Amino acid sequence: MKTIFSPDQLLHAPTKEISDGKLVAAHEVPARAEIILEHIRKAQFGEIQPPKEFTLNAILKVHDTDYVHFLQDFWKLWQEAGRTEEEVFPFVWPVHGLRHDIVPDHIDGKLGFYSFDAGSPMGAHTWTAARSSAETALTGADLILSGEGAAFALCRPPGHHAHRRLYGGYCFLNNAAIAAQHLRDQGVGKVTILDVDYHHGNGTQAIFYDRADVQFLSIHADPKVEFPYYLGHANERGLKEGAGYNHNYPLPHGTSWDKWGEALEDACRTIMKFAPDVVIVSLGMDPYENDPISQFRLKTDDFTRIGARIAQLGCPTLFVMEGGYLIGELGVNCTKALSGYLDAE
Ligand code: OKS
Ligand code: ZN
Repeated sequence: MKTIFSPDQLLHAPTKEISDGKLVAAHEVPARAEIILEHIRKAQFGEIQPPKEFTLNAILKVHDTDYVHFLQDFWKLWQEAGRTEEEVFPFVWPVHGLRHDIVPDHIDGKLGFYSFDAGSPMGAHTWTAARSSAETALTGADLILSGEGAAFALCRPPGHHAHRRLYGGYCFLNNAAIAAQHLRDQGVGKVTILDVDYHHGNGTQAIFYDRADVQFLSIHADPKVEFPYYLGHANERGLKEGAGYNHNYPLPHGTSWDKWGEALEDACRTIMKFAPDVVIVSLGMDPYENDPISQFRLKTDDFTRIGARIAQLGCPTLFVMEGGYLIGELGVNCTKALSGYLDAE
């Protein structure tokens, strides 16, 4: 299994974030990708290659043009506003009853218009890193198209919280969604996105909510008590043609393998009924018992089980990295998931 990664993805390097109502040390840091890369190298799964370059077209199939331009231009706008801070946070949002139909000119208005939380700092190189992360996913999709049975897109920054026109949850471009759409555009009939990150993949769900060609399933902490709070309930089943193609498995804090594995089993049976041509796994390591921002109790060996169960689906599989914040165990758990897949193939 090949791994795709670019050092450009390290250029987004926040030092602090607003989380749980206060300013804390950033969790989504370059060291996450570096430790995973180190373990992938040691595990010798196969070649580690940089992403290819892509035009913006593949990104614009998933994200709105004005949003992509905002991400591209935001550092210039920030400086033009006379700001000197290196990490930028929104602080005002067009929620319930405020207007969404006029995009403000001012950078502070734009920041709130295009985000859904204050926890995702942007900096001078965020766009470069996010674009590179998306190209990593796209290159992984191309490997699948060229006949590889599996590939690992070591995406960072992550993507699954990003909507068509919103960033949040450390995510700017929805890497998994961009890869799925690219596969569809290259002639793949049906794509499943299975999201095993601790947090609900609200962006991915929203992007494909009214579509039957991309099935979405997510196993995550119940949004009643966990970020992203406002999406991810079990009764969100899809709309219009997409009705019946969205499946959420919200689980309580403290969930360990017994219940998590049951949800995975149900999800895998649902995937088999859909019979996808390609499976994309939004792979988060944050269900781990010692993750600093999460409250599930998966153990290192449970990640092996996850990989092995996914292998049983018998589909070409693109793994796309999402969350996971316990730097010390991140590399081990990630390679366990991938070796679980490879050994069971
Ligand atoms: C933490 C609030 C911020 C959570 C961001 C979630 C990022 C993530 N109390 N998504 O998958 O890992
Ligand atoms: Zn997560």
